[in-house]
Amino acid sequence: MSESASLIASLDELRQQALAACAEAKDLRMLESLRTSFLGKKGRLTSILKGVGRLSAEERPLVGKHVNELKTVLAQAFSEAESRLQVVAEAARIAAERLDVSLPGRKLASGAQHPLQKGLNEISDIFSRMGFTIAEGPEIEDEFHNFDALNIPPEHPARAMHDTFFLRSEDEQTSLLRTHTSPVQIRAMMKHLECNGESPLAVVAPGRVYRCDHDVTHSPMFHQVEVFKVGEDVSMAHLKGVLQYFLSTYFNRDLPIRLRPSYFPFTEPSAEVDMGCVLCDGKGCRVCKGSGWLEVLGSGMIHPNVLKAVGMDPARWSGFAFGLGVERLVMLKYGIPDLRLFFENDVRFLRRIGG
Ligand code: 2U9
Repeated sequence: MSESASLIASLDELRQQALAACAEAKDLRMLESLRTSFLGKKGRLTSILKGVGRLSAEERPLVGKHVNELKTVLAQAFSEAESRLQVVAEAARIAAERLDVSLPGRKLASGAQHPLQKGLNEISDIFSRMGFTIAEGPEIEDEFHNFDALNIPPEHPARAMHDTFFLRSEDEQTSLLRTHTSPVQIRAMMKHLECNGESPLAVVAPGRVYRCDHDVTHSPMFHQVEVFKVGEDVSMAHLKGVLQYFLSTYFNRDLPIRLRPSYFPFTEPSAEVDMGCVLCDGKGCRVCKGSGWLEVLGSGMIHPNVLKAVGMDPARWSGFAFGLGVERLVMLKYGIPDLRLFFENDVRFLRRIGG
């Protein structure tokens, strides 16, 4: 067989094999590797064409014509195969990304407020609606704001009663964890005086407080709301009216209240406040120990020394104040039997009360 006939035979064989491979290619990647192996720089066509150099001048045009034809045919075959496989690839992509929009959505687990935060907010909101300003302050306090300004001087037995957590500090100043939210009230009064001069003000201070005692009915960290109003003619009648309204609103029913004489260093006179038992409606039960009354907060008229400490003239200004434990009120409202439930964070408990 002549050199040219053998080359043409090889070209025909290549053509058949390339067309068959193109027709069978399953995807674009496979087609690309076929293109490289048949038509690439180091591909089979290139190696066949190396034989052209050995041809005589007469044989070359015939072989050249064959080569050109082959290139055109294969270019078209690869182009058609590419279009076909692009359609296949697009269909595969659409199938993979298919979404069933009729499927039910995945439920997102949503959080809720902690029962104590809910209680703090509900209680603060009631006072806020009555015109009291909500104030917050630092949990790490100094002795002046936590004790001295509240008429609790050093050596006063009330300091020991408060079971204070003292903090080691770099400087001379004694730092402590506030034992009540009253220091917030002191700060609010002083700021108000600085900005507005002596004038009426009403403040509610919700927040965490800390005391060293710890047993089944006491946590070393608990929550208080303290409230005060100062004005030129504020009396115990205002105190009683505000307490009556607050407790009836929080417990969502008409509640009787009563004041019993008591003692706090920061109020004079002072009174413990009882409300009709919300569990037995005053008939007497285990919770109210048969009395029909529940002790819920402490109150009184702000001591003249406290007004003096912040720079207000007690001859002109008077005010009422009271403080309550949030845990106790929330427990009574929702019938929660054990203080520890608040701090265990069992989601079954949190879901029942929270939200
Ligand atoms: C200022 C002046 C006076 C706030 C008051 C009480 C009485 C009281 C307790 C209730 C339960 C604390 O959480 S508890 O243990 N509180 O009995 N608190 S009068 O008196 C103030 C506050 C601020 C400037």
